[in-house]
Amino acid sequence: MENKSSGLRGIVVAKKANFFVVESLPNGLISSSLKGKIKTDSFRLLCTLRKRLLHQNVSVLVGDFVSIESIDFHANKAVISHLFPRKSSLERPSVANLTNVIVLLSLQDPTYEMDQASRFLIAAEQSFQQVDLVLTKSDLVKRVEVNKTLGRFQQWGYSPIAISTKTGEGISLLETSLKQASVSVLCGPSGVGKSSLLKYFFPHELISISDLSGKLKRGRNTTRNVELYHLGNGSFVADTPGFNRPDLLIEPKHLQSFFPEIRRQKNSCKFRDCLHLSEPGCGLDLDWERYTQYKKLVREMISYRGPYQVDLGSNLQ
Ligand SMILES: Nc1nc2c(ncn2[C@@H]2O[C@H](COP(=O)(O)OP(=O)(O)OP(=O)(O)O)[C@@H](O)[C@H]2O)c(=O)[nH]1
Ligand SMILES: [Mg+2]
Ligand SMILES: [Zn+2]
Repeated sequence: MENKSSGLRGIVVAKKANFFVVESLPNGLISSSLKGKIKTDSFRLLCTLRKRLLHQNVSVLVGDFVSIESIDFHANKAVISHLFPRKSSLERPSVANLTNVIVLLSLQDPTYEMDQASRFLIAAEQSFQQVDLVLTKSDLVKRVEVNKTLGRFQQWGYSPIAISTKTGEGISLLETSLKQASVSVLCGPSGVGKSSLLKYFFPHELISISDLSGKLKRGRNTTRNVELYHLGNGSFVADTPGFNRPDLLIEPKHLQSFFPEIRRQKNSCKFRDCLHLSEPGCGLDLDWERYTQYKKLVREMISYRGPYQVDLGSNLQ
């Protein structure tokens, strides 16, 4: 059955070479001529880009909402004919229309590092979406250690939860919050257990997981592509490739927006363009753990001469 004139709305769930895997959305019917001809459950099609979009150099990301045409249900193929405007995006991992970023760090194997943890959180904050923190592998460390680390990140302004895919701790709590979100992106260093978490939710899906390598128990960069999984009721979760150190290329004056410790002190400094580097009269309370790192990053960004990552100014409320 081929229907060249009809359109269907879907979400890009994966990119494979020159193809996009698009999942149909409930109520995604754009053209009435398709009514009754398609299955009502969601389904996936392998899609190429319409030539016009190719010529316009349109870049389609996982998470993008698109309309598809020329659907061939026998071959499971179709063509992407339109890209809907993006509501949000993250540069690395590259995902569009995300609503939540979940930073995963492991309590052990590999043990999280503070600088790295902070960089992941700041990079996640650049999406201007809800950022949450999950500490994985709680089965590997003593309870007092887990609680100490939870407390530490609470001081930073987050509400972390500890999980283990081995004991099941914290997973249903996390699942409930993922199901309340539209598109959550799991990100974090390689080997922390992002794919293991998805495998826990989808035991029958083909999801690659590798043992850790070497003495430092580092990950092996197992996941290579961003992929969205449907948790039901329109909630998607993205598995992403782990990497070790997010680059931060942010205008110095914008950095403060990405620190909850500064955000929660709104109005305490009377200067409009203050960088809070102990300027005379700066009213900010500077007694918090990450302040030294904040200062270091601002100085780094001041001396940085290249282009900044995104046009943060237009995103800032
Ligand atoms: N003890 C313990 N090991 C875990 C847990 N979750 C995952 N692992 C192990 O951690 C290793 C790496 O897990 P992955 O799920 O591949 O990690 P990843 O974050 O997807 O890594 P990349 O794809 O490389 O980014 C595997 O050996 C898992 O079995 C956990 O809760 N407890
Ligand atoms: Mg993985
Ligand atoms: Zn100030």
